[in-house]
Amino acid sequence: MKRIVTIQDISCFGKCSITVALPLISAMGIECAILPTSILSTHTGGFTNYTFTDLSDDIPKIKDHWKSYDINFDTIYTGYLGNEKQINYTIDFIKAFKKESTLVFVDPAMADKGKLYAGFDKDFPSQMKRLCAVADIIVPNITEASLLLDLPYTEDYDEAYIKDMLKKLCALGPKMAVLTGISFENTTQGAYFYNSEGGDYYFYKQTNIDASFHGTGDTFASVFAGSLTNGYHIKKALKVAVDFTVATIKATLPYKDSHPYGTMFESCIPQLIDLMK
Ligand code: PXL
Repeated sequence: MKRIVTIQDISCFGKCSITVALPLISAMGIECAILPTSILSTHTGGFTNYTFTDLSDDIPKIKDHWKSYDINFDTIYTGYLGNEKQINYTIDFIKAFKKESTLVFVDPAMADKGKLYAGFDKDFPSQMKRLCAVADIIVPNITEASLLLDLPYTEDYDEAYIKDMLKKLCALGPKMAVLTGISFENTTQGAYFYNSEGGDYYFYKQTNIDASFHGTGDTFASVFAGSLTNGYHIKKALKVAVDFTVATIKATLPYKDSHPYGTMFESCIPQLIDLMK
């Protein structure tokens, strides 16, 4: 059985980070170890006065304990990290566990729609850049990519701009990069992949749905990381991750007002199993 460790926060209510990654990766038939970096009562989007308990100092202790048992991971998948200390300890964790065959998958979850998430200061993207440098693949949205590359945020881009951005992202260190939420026309949206070894690009798009929900980046990242860990070709991995994410948005749309904090991804898990076939 393949094994992923995911390193990110637990947002106890609100459906993102570990509460999305663990059920989805498990549903994909992959063992999922978790390394929670902080505990928040909710995610930071749309809620105020949430709690934040920093578990940074547990990260090296958990790392050392796992090392003493010689535990191995096929994939190290990182998501939201709350501060510079968590980034430093995550880099140490990667150095301790990365082998030749390990996939280091970094979702630099820190911003959306042109803005950093609440609680991050302006210097945080430069810290995240150091984590991206030790990744094999990174999966930013366009806001995160702009912050990582010190470029102004724009929604007015063309295909040449996106291709150039992907090249610049790989120049930070990772072999591969995916830009999520890419839309060249109102009716479609998708994920744009680039592999700097060989220079291949691939864009997979779906019908655009005019709604946004928290946690969809984590849904995409979890299923994409699971698909790569399962050994799917990049085209299938992108299709499974994008199609499943779209399915979760479609399923939640009729309940948008009573369920504004995340998607009803749970009801779509049978579709995930079908997409994997
Ligand atoms: O979905 C990314 C995410 C993860 N964790 C926390 C968040 C967010 C996005 O807002 O606030 C705590």
